[in-house]
Amino acid sequence: AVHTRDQIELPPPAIDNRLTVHPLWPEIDRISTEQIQAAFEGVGGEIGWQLFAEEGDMRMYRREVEVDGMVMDPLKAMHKVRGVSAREMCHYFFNPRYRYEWETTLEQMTIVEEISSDALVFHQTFKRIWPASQRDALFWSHVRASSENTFAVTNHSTTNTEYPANSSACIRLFVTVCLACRSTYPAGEQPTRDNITTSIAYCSTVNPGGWAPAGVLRAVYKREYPKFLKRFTGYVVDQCKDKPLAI
Ligand code: 16C
Repeated sequence: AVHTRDQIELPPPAIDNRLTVHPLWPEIDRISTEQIQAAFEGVGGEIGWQLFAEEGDMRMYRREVEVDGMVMDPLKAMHKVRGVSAREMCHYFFNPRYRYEWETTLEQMTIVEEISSDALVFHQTFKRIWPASQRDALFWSHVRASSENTFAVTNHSTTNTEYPANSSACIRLFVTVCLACRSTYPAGEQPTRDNITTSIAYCSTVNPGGWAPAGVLRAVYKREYPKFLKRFTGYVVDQCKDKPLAI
């Protein structure tokens, strides 16, 4: 069932019952829990994390990891954004309605399965990086409220017999991404657009799935990850500015 949907609203405060009866639920729950926990662990002083981009409150770190000559560098980014909530940030990241407006690496997105209000399966093709072959990905995406004022979206590769890997011109890549967001506002005050700040931790590991030149790949992600995080957060601030704050 492939269809667009525009009825998905803000991330629900609790897990949707339809998700907990789905065959993917044990995996979605386990990986989301692990990713959210890891996202909030700092990088300060930890061995191996190298800062590669810094701008305002945004900091991006990577660890150089190669497996059989293929670059699989894990990335971790921290940012602080004023005037929007964690729930709003995750809403715009999860909801496919907005994706083409902020996702610049995307060529085409298809909704493969609508599991529940808080879980979807996507097929995406990406822009080609010369001289490598074009890539696609098939992944589930799950948004959840975790602790107080904290929401997160986890994306993780999966399989589907209707979308077999490497059957077209595309090479299938594998991705694990987590966008974890926590809002704060002064104690004793009501949260408003003027006093709310959201801390973001974005973690990503992409396995290119097949040969791609290491130098080109590192050059591309050093440019594309900062571009993504600035553009995405700017987009959310812009979308929210004339709307009531959603906590
Ligand atoms: O997390 C992000 N987006 C989500 C919604 O789309 C979702 C997507 C994850 C896919 C991440 C892999 C992207 C690979 C793109 C390859 C083509 C880039 C072409 C750009 C040139 C104009 O979770 C935001 C994702 C931000 C991605 C930044 C770019 C990362 C590049 C990593 C290296 C990919 C290896 C490709 C081998 C040829």
